[in-house]
Amino acid sequence: MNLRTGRRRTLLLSAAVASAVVAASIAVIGTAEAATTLGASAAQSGRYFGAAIAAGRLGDSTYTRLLTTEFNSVTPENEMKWDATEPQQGRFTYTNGDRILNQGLSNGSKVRGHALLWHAQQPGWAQSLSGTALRNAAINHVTQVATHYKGKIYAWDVVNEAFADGGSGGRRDSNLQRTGNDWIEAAFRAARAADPAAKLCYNDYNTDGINAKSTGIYNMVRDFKSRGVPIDCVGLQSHLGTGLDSTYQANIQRFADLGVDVQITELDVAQGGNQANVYAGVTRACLAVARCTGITVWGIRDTDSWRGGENPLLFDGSGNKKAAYTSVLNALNAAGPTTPTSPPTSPPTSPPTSPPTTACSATVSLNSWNGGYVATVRVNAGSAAVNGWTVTVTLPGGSAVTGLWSATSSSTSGTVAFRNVAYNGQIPSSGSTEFGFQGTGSGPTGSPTCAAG
Ligand code: G2I
Repeated sequence: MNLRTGRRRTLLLSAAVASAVVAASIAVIGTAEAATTLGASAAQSGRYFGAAIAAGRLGDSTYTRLLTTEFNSVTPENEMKWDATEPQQGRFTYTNGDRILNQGLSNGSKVRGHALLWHAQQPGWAQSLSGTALRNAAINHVTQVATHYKGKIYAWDVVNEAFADGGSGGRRDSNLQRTGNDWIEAAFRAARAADPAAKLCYNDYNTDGINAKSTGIYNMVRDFKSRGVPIDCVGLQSHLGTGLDSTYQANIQRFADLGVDVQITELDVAQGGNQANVYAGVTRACLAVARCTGITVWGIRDTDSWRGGENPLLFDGSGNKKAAYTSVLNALNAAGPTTPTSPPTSPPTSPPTSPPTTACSATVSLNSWNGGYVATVRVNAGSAAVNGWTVTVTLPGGSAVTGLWSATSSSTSGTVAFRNVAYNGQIPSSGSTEFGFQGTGSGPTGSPTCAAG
């Protein structure tokens, strides 16, 4: 080979390698983008991954870089609240709310509106009103703000945090509540009239599993659905500590079964040994429920969080990705492009080794308070897959079932047979599923029985 030929070959080879590299990097960008940011990974299954943001931080370049690359939904942390949008009665200011809106829309993101009515962060003038004057002012506020943002908001938190903590399952006392128990539905109807395209959500905290508070909300949503009050979604804030409630997913599922979407609206998790696992658990639970449509974290970097010193977010103060970030991204990508369905059951083999009557078992865990209880029932398959199940529970005298999720029931008192619903009838071998019910009086004391088939 003479020098000239050799050089030409080298040049040709380099050109070929270079074009191959270009082609490869195009291919990598094409697929890697869908797998390497939170928003794009969530979008693979039709969901969003959002962040609460503050107008005052939009001048921070690290903040806006993370915001625009990682997230495809935004929620104003404070800028659309009552004190921000109507500081004086009838005088509306949208400057900062609009900054958040435009930041989101210009980035192709969804915008969640937060929050039209809440007992906190009310302007002083509203705090001093009561009765009809407050009711009228509140409904006017909903109408005006929802009209200003009409057609631009994906979902509104119409009412925020109206239920009490603790075991009552009832409403929180507030000036709004004292205008009459129907203030929530009045707000939802006003919001629907003002912006028919926005999904209308009820949003609350300490609803991170099946408990008395989330059951109170569940009963309200069920009532709204049965009476045609316009409600489309429930926001589970999910300000979490170091662990995840074992009924977190079942709680999402029972709301979805009422025919509303569920959104994880304000997720943050105390930094501890489990932070990454808790984040992954929340992500997997949402992905496992088709109507859980997206997740929002309540801030971007630890230093942006309202939970000062707890480091509860996905990026550290310098904007570096934390282990929790990676666990969320991996969980989003593990779900793949479609919503997961029940695991396939193996075709029947002959002869079956265990008789059908022993193919399942059930255990009950009770959360009781004076005068009521929530029972969570775990249904376990044996060594064979179960295709349909009936769990029978005996209630003590005076006890009646008042609410039920993820099952149907034969009666509301005495000996009650609970039957699977469509999505949870099939349990893979050694697998399990859950349903639950709420009742008055005291809960079941004996062991439930389970029959498969
Ligand atoms: O408290 C955490 C969240 C619970 N769910 C409803 C959310 O709306 C709530 O968000 C927080 C904001 O993250 C804080 O930023 O709501 C707080 C108010 O209840 C916000 O704090 C307020 C401070 O109290 C004010 O002093 C401050 O002027 O933020 C304001 C704006 O920075």
